[in-house]
Amino acid sequence: MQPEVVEALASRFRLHRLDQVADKEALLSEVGPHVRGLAVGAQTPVDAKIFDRLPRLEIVSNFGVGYDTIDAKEAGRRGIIVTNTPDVLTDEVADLALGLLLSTVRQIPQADRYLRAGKWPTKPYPLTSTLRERKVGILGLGRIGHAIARRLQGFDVAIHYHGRSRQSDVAYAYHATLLDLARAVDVLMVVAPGGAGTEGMVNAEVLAALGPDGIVINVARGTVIDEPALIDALRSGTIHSAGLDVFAKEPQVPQELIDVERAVLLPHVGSASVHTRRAMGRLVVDNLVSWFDGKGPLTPVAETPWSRRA
Ligand code: 8YV
Repeated sequence: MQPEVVEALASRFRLHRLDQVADKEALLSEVGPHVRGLAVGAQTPVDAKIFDRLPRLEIVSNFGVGYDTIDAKEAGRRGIIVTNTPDVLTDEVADLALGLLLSTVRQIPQADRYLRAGKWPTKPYPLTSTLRERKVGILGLGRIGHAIARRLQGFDVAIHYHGRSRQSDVAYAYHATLLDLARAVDVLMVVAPGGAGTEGMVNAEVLAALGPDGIVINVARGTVIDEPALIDALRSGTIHSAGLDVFAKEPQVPQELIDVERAVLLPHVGSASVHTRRAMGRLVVDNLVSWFDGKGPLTPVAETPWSRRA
């Protein structure tokens, strides 16, 4: 978390930094019984084991919209509120998803590398694939999925989607299964939340259904894609390419993916602008302040709904 988040927390609360100490066990034993609020980075696991150490915990404020590393159901059972940072990052992540799509289809980073390597005077850059006449499938038509779809409309491509249910207020083509979606499109934009329910759902069969022109873009969680199956599909030409902002075991990226020159790989930067990270940080703090002011959480997650208690 940015220094300004830490400063804001320290000015309002008595702050203990588990991320700064070598002996986390010792700090947990010392202050755990008194801790009432937790501010966590999106990649920090928070589960029953941690809750056991924090018996007075009331709220977990997560820096990020995705909270697959937090056992929110368990939090709900214990009456602990979990909050995340929706909305403030929607447009930023959707912009990045479109950038990643264009970069992958038109090989923008590769062409940049080509110029820098001094190869242009020798021979023009090879022709690339195109976004023209493509059908784009969105896996997960939530806030970010909708923002991606709105942007895609400007690119004149057909838009399809798969999610748990058909959305009555959109005209995009719905597919009841991911496999049906993959059969119907040649670009798959992965925006589904991470966690057990979506783990490995973009599997070998789905990738094969996308076909040899197929392109996979992932700005959600690496776990949604069966990464070894993706590597196989890229190497064998089962699909054309992939643009990935997220990976199964970040910050480790398999060498087999790095070796695929056609793939575009980013170090999980979807929300990583100064503007948006600042807004996310503010929301992490504001959720805690609002809660401890007795005004309730601002953005509780679905598993821990909150209504003002009498
Ligand atoms: C996080 C993200 O900000 O919001 C999410 O779910 O993945 C990112 O925007 C990032 O993981 C922070 O650590």
